[in-house]
Amino acid sequence: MTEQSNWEHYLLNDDDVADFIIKGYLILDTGSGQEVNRSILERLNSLDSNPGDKIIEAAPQLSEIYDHPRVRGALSSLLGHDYSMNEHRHCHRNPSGSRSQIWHQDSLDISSLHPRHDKHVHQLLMMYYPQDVNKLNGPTALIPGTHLLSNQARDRTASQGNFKYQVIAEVPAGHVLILHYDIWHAGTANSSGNIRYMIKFLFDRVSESTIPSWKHDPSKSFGITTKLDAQPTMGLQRSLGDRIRINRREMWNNLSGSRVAIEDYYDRFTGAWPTVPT
Ligand SMILES: O=C(O)CCC(=O)C(=O)O
Repeated sequence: MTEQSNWEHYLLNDDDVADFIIKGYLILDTGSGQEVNRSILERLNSLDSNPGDKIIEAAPQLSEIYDHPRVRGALSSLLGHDYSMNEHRHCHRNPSGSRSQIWHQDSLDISSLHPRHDKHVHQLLMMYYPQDVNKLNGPTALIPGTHLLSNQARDRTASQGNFKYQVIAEVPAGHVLILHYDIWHAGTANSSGNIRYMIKFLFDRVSESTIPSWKHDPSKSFGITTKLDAQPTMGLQRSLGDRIRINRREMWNNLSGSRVAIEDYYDRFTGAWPTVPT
């Protein structure tokens, strides 16, 4: 079997999916060769203007990224094996001297057309970086977990500067970020002297799950429920912790196509006394 047709080998496992639910993002090394990244970069540098949604026609080698079996494995795990690519995509050219963006969500909050989904994964953004990204050249910043409260406190979040638990995605060339569409994020300032490119793709769920679309082990259900409940809410809106936990479980159930997250009451406070965080 060629690597290209071997995407099922790269399906996520239960812990990967639980981690995605908790954080709202996944960083993936596509394993695309450096010659592919270099050649895409050269092509982007040669473009006179922004091709908008037509970026694939302008740089056809991008198919080696979005069709890569590792990417297909991750997207199939989170959106179902019949997911499709949305016609919207964008090449973000972040020139040196740029300033940071404000925190934002890309998903439009239009309930009839495009409601937000704090209990499911309907759409995924994928950000591909054809060059190394470091602190200086404008990495993308993320606030983990914010997709689970996607309709909360919008004005307040947008007007913030740094968050204690924000993640600055410094990644080598050829990596992608796979993001829940509702996660809060921002491009940051580029002071490197070089352009930083990021190509954004959007993928859609086509059908509801009837069974888990990843490498699922049913014997792990209790452990996964405990993990979804126990992971701290990373500093954001701690008073909404119960709501976050419920949304995590609901997301797991919706992705699984059944009510597998244990929903019976169990005493999660029994055991070791709480400790003071360091
Ligand atoms: O350039 C980036 O790193 C992020 C861009 C972005 O989030 C946007 O424009 O929506």
